Amino acid sequence: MRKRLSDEIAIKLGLKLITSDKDGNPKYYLNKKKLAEYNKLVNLEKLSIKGKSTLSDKDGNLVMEWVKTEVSEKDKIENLRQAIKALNDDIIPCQITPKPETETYANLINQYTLTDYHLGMMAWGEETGADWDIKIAEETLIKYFKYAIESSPKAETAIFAQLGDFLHWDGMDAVTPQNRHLLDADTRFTKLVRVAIKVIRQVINMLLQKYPTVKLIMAEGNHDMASSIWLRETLSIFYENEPRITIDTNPSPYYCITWGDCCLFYHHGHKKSAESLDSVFVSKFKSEFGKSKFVYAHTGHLHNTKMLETNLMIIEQHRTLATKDAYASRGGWSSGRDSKVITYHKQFGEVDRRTINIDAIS
Ligand SMILES: [Mn+2]
Repeated sequence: MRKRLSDEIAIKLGLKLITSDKDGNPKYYLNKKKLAEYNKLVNLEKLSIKGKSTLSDKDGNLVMEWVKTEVSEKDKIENLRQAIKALNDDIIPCQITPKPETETYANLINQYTLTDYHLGMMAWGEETGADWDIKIAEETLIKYFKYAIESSPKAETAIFAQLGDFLHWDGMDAVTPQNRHLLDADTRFTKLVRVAIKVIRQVINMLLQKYPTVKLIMAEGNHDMASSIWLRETLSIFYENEPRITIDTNPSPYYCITWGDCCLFYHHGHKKSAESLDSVFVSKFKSEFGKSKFVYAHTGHLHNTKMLETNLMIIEQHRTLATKDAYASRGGWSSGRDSKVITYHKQFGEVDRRTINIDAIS
């Protein structure tokens, strides 16, 4: 068999060196024995040697030797480092968006609340009441943000609070990650990933044109447990040179933003329900909670509205803008579709909210 070999490998195999041809390393003929030696050599070079056993004759001459190898932690870390390097190499950081020159109210922060968007879900209107696919979802999201940004106060900062299940499915199979329930999907995962990154970048750019600073929450949901990770990490690298945006890359599914005397909490709702969230947030963010006068928590997951006030905070469960899939429609869940922009004041807590119904942007 003929193989292209570097000079170094050819020397190790005891072959007579051939001058390199124009295509790079020259080809050598390897008989069965040399091929076995080559395979051993290449594999050994890829692996770490963890020990050797030898068999000697009665005069102490080496008769046989076994080399024990393994993929060491060092090799694994090196592989991982190479993978991360390759990922980062491909991302060209964004161009800096010019800071808006219009005056803003320094005490205000606008929270754009988006949950359970289920990008990539397929719903057939005749069956579910409204169509949904990647194209509709992409266009609807841009329309929503255009409308919502124009109609909300000129606050100093925006929060893009994406509360999880932004992607409908999470890998090569269109199933829920934990229970592997089959999902209605449109259609290829690569396409979904591409649109997800593109549309979020578009929304961020729209926000940066109105607000001096933008905070991004990309929460984990039960449909996108892994995808929410690469979404956060990829965006944080893409925007690393943009000083006006902060991205929460905390891997825990509980998130916190403080604004003056306000403390804002976020969690998808797949791990803890609205009723049991308050003590979890306080235990995880004791210091932020302790310094705040106004405390609000936001959650999604169940697609319907619920608001409750405990001794510790106000907890709000949000609707979604997405339509129902066949599973929800046939199961009889019929909650409405909207998304809220909530404005918080550094000293007075919530001061304004706009509810944007799907009918306003369809
Ligand atoms: Mn969910």
